[in-house]
Amino acid sequence: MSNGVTGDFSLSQWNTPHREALLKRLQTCFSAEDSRLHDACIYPIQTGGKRIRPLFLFAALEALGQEVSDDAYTAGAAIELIHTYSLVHDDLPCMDNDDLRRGKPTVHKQYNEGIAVLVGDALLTKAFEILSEVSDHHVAALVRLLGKSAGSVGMIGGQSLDIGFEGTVDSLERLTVLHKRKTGALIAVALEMAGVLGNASTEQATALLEFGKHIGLAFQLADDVLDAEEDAEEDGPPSFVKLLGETETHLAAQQSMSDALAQLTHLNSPQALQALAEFTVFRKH
Ligand code: GRG
Repeated sequence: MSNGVTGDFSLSQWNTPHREALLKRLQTCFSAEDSRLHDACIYPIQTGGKRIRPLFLFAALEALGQEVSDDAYTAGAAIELIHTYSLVHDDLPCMDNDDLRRGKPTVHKQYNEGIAVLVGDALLTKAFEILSEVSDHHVAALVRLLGKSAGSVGMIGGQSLDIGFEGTVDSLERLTVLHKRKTGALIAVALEMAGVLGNASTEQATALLEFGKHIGLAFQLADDVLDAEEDAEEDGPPSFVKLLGETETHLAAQQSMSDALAQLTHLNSPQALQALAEFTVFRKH
């Protein structure tokens, strides 16, 4: 994440210490016992990624005037574990059947299919184990929010739509519902969890959630533009670019970003949130 300078604010300078602290927290998840399974669990965590969901949580806490505490790193790590498990399972032959992720062999290619299923399961269950260790008195609310966003009315519900289990997705309306669940829910919950951890007022919590919903959609619209060539194949997934064309899809992403940014007036220090929102739409990967 090298670009993203908004005024005097440098996103790359801001996010480096947060990414390091997050990685440390993630590594401790599978360090208690040496085993081949734990090595396999660490593998998709170490291969990097943008970490955009936890970064949204940290930026939202700062927007509320709060420090990013150990509890916040744990909550961010829980979200990243869910995200990582979804990628491991999505890459499996029974889903997208991908050999490479972030330029490296996918988990089932590096190990085998059975281990990739177990790694995903272990990451998913670890997410809730560590989240339950948060010392904040709102821990039950955090667990409930994350469970709901990752489950059948959130990310998994979106994936079920994506693989055609609820019928063909051939309209803008249905594609938007699909992506609000599949991609949007886990991004929006990062903002919502920040509101809980940061003791946001009702007005601030609503602004964060609305920001999260708009930027979640913007993320997917931008992603569809980045993946336009790959998705164009006959057996490729439904995409906004197929329905709207590339230019309109990018304009829609910018509109969703503007809708998100409009929520920031309710927050005291929104620089990092603003820079992350702009990165989301104008990123190159
Ligand atoms: C549990 C099988 C299963 C699926 C759940 C989220 C999901 C549904 C599948 C992941 C695959 C996918 C391409 C989802 C669309 C959202 C998306 C663009 C994910 C990639 O997220 P980034 O760009 O990834 O944040 P990095 O590599 O930066 O971590």
